Amino acid sequence: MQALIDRTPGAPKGAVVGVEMPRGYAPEGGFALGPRAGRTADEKLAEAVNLAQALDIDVVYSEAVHLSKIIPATLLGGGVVERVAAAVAEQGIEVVVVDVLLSPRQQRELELALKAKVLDRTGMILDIFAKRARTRAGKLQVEVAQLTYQQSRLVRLWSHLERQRGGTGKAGGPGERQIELDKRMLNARLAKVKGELREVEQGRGLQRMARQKNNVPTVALVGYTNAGKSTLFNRLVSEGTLVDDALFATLDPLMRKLNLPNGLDVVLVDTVGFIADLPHELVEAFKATLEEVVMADLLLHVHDLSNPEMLAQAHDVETVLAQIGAAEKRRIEVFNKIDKVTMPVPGDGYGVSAVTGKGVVELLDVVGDRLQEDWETMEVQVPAGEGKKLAWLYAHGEVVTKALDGEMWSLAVKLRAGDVALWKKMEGAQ
Ligand SMILES: Nc1nc2c(ncn2[C@@H]2O[C@H](COP(=O)(O)OP(=O)(O)OP(=O)(O)O)[C@@H](O)[C@H]2O)c(=O)[nH]1
Ligand SMILES: [Mg+2]
Repeated sequence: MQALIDRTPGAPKGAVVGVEMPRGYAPEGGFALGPRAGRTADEKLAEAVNLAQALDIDVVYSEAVHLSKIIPATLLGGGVVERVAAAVAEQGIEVVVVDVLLSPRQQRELELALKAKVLDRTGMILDIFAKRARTRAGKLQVEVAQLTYQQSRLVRLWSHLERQRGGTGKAGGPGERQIELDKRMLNARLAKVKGELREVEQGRGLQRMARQKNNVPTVALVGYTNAGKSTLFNRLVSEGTLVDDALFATLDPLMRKLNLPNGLDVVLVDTVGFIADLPHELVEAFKATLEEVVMADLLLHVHDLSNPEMLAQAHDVETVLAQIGAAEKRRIEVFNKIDKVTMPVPGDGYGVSAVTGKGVVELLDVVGDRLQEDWETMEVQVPAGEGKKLAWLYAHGEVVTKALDGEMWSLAVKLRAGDVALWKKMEGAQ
């Protein structure tokens, strides 16, 4: 099967090989978020092609293969290797993505047989994360993940060579000495990057504490990759952030302060897209971005209504939310891309189009309502001269009614329970 998909002129040509493992096969190493459940081979292939295109690879050949057994040296059988090698030679393909976890040896053997650079699924996702990382913390997290990945590959190559040598324990040849050197350099770099990351993360923690102290509620957009979170984020904030027709347009949590129609200030957070089969190396980086999710007051779970895999994706997202202890959080289900399809919006969800803006204003209203669900209405009197107090009430709550009686304001203000207590304490302290 051969497909011509969205050619980008000037980009390196690539092939994508989707791999269905033999039944009952448990992959070595494995992936953190479980198998891409509920997807057909073709759907998985389409996703892998999308990922490759996110790396600016001009995908000119794609094929999903079903393995009946595993060939240890190359994973793929001889027939498949021949076919892909022929495509590589005919079409000048430079990169072959094999959408599965390959051992270092398999990767090397395939590169020799195909005469092209071979990228496995982990390598591909790491490269995408590296390309998209924007903040310093995000870049450092990805570098840690990449170094960890390379380190594990070197260790495995090393033990493979030792096995070949028969384990005599003698000092090896120049190749082995090179590996030993590489290993040391990797370790040193890894230690350095981890140190820098710790510093940056401390700064981030402080920022988060400051936000909590100021009592600004946080609303986080979560959802599967490509659901349209960043596009919706931009719509909601109407302030430019990088938007790309690509997966993983975001690695770092992006935040903006936003004023809702009901006057409430919130911090809106865009997060990295969830993805099935997330490489182990990236789990820590991924979890760090999800700290914002764990701390959020409200989650907007963004679904791509136009994607046939929507339910399977939602399932993956739910799994991760449960893993990080955010399953019970207040939530609004947002169904995006209603401009693309005529399907009804499920249940009590909200249909929006981040592209046309349809439904977005209504969504902001709903966000405001949900955040105020458990607020209390407080009746207060404030002398007209006390501008600071009035400002505090406006900043922390929604002023529902207000009337001036001589020199005294009578107000009804909706406030968080904590803010009501704080107000009473401030008043009592005078
Ligand atoms: N037709 C249509 N396309 C949309 C809409 N919202 C987003 N898109 C497109 O969907 C693609 C992905 O959008 P993003 O906003 O980058 O998706 P994301 O959820 O942030 O993706 P990650 O950051 O990878 O998790 C882009 O090509 C958008 O233009 C929409 O409402 N309608
Ligand atoms: Mg995004």
